[in-house]
Amino acid sequence: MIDFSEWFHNILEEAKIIDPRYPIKGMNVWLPYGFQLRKNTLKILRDIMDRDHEETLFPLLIPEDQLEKESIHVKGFEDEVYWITHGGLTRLNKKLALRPTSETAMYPMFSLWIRSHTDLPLRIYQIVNTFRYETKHTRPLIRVREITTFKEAHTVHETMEEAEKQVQEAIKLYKEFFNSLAIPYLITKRPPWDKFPGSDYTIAFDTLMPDGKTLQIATVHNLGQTFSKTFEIKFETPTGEHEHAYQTCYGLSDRVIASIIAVHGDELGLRLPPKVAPYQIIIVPVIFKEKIEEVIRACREVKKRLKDLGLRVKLDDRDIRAGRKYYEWEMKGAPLRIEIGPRDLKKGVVTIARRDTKEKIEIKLENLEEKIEEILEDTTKTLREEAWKKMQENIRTAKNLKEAKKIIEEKKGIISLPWCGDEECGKNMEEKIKVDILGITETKKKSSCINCGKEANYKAFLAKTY
Ligand code: PR8
Repeated sequence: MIDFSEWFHNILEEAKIIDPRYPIKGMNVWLPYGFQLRKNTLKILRDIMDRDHEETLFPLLIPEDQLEKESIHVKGFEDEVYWITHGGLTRLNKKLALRPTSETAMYPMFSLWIRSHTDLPLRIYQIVNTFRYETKHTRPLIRVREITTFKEAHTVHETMEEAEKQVQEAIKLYKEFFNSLAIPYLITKRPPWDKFPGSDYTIAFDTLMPDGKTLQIATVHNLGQTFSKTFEIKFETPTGEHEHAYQTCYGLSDRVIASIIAVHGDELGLRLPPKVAPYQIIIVPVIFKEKIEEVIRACREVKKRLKDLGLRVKLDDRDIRAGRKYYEWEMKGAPLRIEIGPRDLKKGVVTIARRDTKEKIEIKLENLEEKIEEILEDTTKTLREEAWKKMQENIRTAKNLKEAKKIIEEKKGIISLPWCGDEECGKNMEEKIKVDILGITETKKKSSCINCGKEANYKAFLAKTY
């Protein structure tokens, strides 16, 4: 078995996703191939968000008093904030924070914008860099100090019911997003001690990494009225009263790219879902000494036909061995390779090599467009089914704590257990099995808590986490 951590670091460099040699810990350079992957991923996200959110852009810096106004929130972030203390040689009389997230940048503005119930609901988002001085071991894309791709959405509503509805809506949007990336997820409610600082509750999406540890890939927070009370976000109701608004926020990050890479990758390298692959199809001319021009001409023609379908196609006509090209594009995760040689031309066919299943398929040139679209569609489906299967196979139940501990030690993955929901009991259980409680889902099945024996109203999910 390959060591995942080593595989992940190697592939990021070999496939030219990022360059980790930038001389600040937790900050990396996006290379063109990685940037393109990121851009295609963000395109899907923007298309989803733009349906009923408006994109905005807030300043990076937050004045100290504003950041510190919401006490629970600032407590959660105080160890992680980068501060700007000087402008040139002059010491600033008010320190400025690099945003770790933008609640305290946005909400004072919301209080200026929102006057009446007719200003609600407000739904905005931005995709920006945020900064967190992470003290846990940093890893490219997974735990960074400059989160380069922080998508944060913030919404404001008239009632708690509407905020609840927005939480459900956000979950739906994120499901759609992860489905199109073929990334499986487990959705749970975080235990109270692990919720977003200042929120009423947090719903999280986790996925399973190849080494059996889970990665939190998105979170949705119901903020209730905590921030609206702190920042005076009030609106006039239809009957003329003034009430504090209800808020939600939800976000995801570079971790989404990390999971595309980690969840689908194999021993040959990346396997990118067609929707996000920088090149969806690589055309490789297979040339022996004969018929060079005829083959190249046919390759160009195929390229044009596929580009006309709106696909991202590259003709790799470098003067190197075809085998080297195969190896390189397999490592870089291009979903399909089309090989065209004199023999194919004679038969009026092309050979397609699928990256996901490693199959080779011969198709008639006249059916090119129809077949390629079918195969690309099937590639996403195959990646999705494979990934979901792998995750589901690694969610196990245990009859008692001893068994749970054994499973975690031997197989890692996710364990589900009946749990009472009590904080002290939960922390005690985490300590005993040496895992984190990811979260809970409600259960109607009568059973007793695996740790304390009291009535268990929840199914808890536990795992080693990133
Ligand atoms: C919020 N406020 O901030 P959240 N490196 C990479 N990804 C990270 C890191 C990191 N150091 N820290 C967090 N994430 C809310 C919601 C506005 C938007 C990712 O929530 O603190 C995680 O996937 O939970 C996390 O779920 C997401 O950012 C949102 O961060």
